[in-house]
Amino acid sequence: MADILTRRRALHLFGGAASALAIGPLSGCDALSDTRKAATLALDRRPLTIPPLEQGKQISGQRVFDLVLKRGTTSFFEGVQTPTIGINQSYLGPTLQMHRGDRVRMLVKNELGEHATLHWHGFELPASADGGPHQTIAPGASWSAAFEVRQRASLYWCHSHALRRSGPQVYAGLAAPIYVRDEEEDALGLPSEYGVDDIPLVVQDRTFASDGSLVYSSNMQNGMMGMIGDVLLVNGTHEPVFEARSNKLRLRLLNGSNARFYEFAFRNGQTFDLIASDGGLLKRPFRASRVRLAPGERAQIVIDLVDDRPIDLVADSVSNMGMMGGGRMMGMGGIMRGQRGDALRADQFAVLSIVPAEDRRKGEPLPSELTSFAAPDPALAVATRRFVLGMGMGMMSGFTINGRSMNMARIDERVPIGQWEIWEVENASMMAHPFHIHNAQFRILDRGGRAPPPLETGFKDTVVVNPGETVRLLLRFEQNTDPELPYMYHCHILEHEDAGMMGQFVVTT
Ligand SMILES: [Cu+2]
Repeated sequence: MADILTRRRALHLFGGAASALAIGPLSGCDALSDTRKAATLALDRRPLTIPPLEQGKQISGQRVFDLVLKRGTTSFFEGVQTPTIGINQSYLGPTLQMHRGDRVRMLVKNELGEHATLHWHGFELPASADGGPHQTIAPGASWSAAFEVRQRASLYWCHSHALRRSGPQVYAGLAAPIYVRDEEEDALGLPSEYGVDDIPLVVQDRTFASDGSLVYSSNMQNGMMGMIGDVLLVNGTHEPVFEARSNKLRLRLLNGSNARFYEFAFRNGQTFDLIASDGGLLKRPFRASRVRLAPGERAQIVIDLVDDRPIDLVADSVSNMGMMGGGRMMGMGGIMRGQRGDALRADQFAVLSIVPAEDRRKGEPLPSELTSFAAPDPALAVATRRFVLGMGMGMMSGFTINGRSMNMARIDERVPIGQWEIWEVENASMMAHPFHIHNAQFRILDRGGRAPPPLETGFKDTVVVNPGETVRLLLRFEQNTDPELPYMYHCHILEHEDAGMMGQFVVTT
């Protein structure tokens, strides 16, 4: 196998940007100049890539997106070219923006030279438009998917969902953020200027070989734990810096990693407001200092810049061998030295340095209420289904839901349209799994019998189920019946999904 670079060696060899910015204690009249010095140092680093905003073209009452899945090379480090894949560009894709109520049409051309799909994660749509394993696009072929945007304003995303190939394809870059906006949210005056005070952050860990290529290895460890990298990329930029022209920033975090779980926080301990989960706004802002996301999950936070000092968003790697204990995966990355000698911990990544511009707009205070929705009522449910996540010892046969591995020819569940149901997801394995359901935004009734934390009080499409735990979800499918063509439910650790921890359901009349 290729020589694998550690994060520290990658920095050294590729002459990449300096490591996390160190801000020492400020004192007396040196304070301002030190602050400015620190800001100047930070600005030497690579600027955050903001994915281009793509709003499609209006054609015959539809918002039409032209998307090409293609190969290319990307320079993640100075002077090094890495073979990658992307959507309309070499790595990842543009941010696709649409509005609730839009009729959209996705025209997807596959120029990858291998079979691929493009799944619209978080969307309620016809099964034929879902972009799952049944909507394979052959090499050189095109696929068209039309649907109405039904769910709330939020950050969604699209990514490969090819059977047994979603892991390597997403790892190479086949994913992109999607913004859905709506009038309710527009009226709130939240930071909404794309790339200025409303920023998507697609967080992904990767491993690079010494020739600069991405290493995707299906060895035993990666098969079990999922593909874990030791270099963190944000929108495809390593340890980026962002110059803030507003005192109030809305960061839309997407854990787009194959397998790694993160806990995000600001290095100075600063608190922020949690305003949205996977499927849209929470009822009100929740003050928090940390936010955890498993692969597939999203969160939106609003942070205030209180002075001229740069602030650093960092991510602790969280062990998925039981998130409840809060145990951290140690030794998964190198130690990076800051410029004044202080270090991020071995299990901590620099995500983003935010450097306040000298001239900044003030930003409006957040409303005390963001939206309203009823509490999830388990009494609505007329049926309960149970899903048990299992990991046996045989790697390729051991990843199961209800004891069965994914089979394209088998429909596992038939769900009547419009019927409220409780889905009980139990984790009978030793690892936490993010459980994702297609064609739904569900509510979490309880987690291990306890009320869910703030980030889980709103609409979700992906939920972590810890070892030994049962999470109860309330959901119904409101439209889009198809007696034959199924949707998926699966673990969003992509290597687990590819190895069979996935099932199929149809929505019936
Ligand atoms: Cu899993």
